[in-house]
Amino acid sequence: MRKAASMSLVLHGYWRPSAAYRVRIALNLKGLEYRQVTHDLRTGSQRNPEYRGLAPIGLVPALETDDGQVLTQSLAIFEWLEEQHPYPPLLPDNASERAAVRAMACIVACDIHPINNLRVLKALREELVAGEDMVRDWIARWINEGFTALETMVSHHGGHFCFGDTPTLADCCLVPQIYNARRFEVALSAYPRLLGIEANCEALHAFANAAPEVQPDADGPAT
Ligand SMILES: N[C@@H](CCC(=O)N[C@@H](CS)C(=O)NCC(=O)O)C(=O)O
Repeated sequence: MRKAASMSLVLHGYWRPSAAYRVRIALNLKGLEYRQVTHDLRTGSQRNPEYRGLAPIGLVPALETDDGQVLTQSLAIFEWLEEQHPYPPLLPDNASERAAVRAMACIVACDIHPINNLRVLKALREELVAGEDMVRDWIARWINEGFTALETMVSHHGGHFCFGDTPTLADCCLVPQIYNARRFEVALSAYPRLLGIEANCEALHAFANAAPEVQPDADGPAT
């Protein structure tokens, strides 16, 4: 595994959010060193003008690159990493297989996560006056829809990991989403294949070292 020479990559994130957790896993799998800058989502610091100067959407993560660019959107960051740091690859070498991995990653990053994001839950609570039981049901509903599909997809494509026997971008998305599901107390027993893949991932340092609780800014219960 190639090791980066410097700490010139800067990851803007926060210990718990799953989109930042995804990118930490990918950076670790690539063997790249990076410095983390924390933005406390509990205080809304991701929406302050200074951070929006880097990431106009006001969401974490953002990645400052060694050539002075600022990248946003975890899936776009994955693609940049894959192009700039191809080894080890986190996508298979055949186009149809790459499409399968991207589809699994998108189930998490496009179909589950955005509708369960902090700002959406805040709108449900504050604008639609949803109670906590309704919010929990909402979260579980979209996780269950996505995980049901993923459980089938990994039965077609998976092995030790979501696709075959080496980690891919799909695993970088899956593990943080399972973390979110546990955090919101969503029952996971219907997804034995996903749980097996999670266990295989967590046996790797790249995943273990990206876990929220071992980040330097981890400080207990959060949003
Ligand atoms: N599509 C974005 C999602 C980014 C995102 O939603 N980040 C969350 C944390 S996981 C966030 O910053 N939430 C703050 C908020 O909702 O105000 C990506 O994949 O990077």
